[in-house]
Amino acid sequence: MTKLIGSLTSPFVRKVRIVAAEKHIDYEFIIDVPWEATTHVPDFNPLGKVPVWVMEDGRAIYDSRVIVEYLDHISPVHPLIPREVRPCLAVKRCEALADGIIDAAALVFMERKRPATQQSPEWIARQINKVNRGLAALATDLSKNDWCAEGAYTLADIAVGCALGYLDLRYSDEIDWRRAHPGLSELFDRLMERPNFKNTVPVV
Ligand SMILES: N[C@@H](CCC(=O)N[C@@H](CS)C(=O)NCC(=O)O)C(=O)O
Repeated sequence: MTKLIGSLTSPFVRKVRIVAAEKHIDYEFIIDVPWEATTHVPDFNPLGKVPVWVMEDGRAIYDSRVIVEYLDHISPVHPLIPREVRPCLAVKRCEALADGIIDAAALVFMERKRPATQQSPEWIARQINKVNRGLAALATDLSKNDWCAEGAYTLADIAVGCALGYLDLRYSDEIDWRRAHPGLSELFDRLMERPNFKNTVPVV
């Protein structure tokens, strides 16, 4: 059986779990935290990052963007990435923005785990600026629409929902994205009504 290797807190793993569920694709979920000394993730992904998707023949694919594209391709159920080039670009650009917000936020989270004297406030500020600019761009693109791209629920919404969920997990006291961007707040509420979002809320 195919396997998904990942942690319960990773927003990138969550994105893959939601896509697989929407596409009705079965897999075995192997929980592995790449930060732990006992991790086997580097055996599958030399970058030592999750998610990793292990196919029937044992071949491993990564990263999350490659995996979700593959999953959308192999199952005709509920297409999440448009086939036409322009709509496809809109969805993938939105995914890139959402993933970039997570990358920047995760860098800050890790920087703050270092001893206080080794932390760089400039570096942290630079990353937080990326998060805030990214959120503002997502809100502008969303405008008054119900969904992030192409007037329908797509991979773009899944990626954005996972990014917002990650900010709630790690920055609920610091980044009040709901107040700054009511449109994103409404989108998130709409997404959280979906069982696949509810069932994958990060667990610490
Ligand atoms: N671009 C990658 C990012 C994956 C990523 O950063 N995963 C984190 C968990 S959220 C990780 O495994 N970090 C371990 C490390 O950086 O060593 C993707 O989309 O899958």
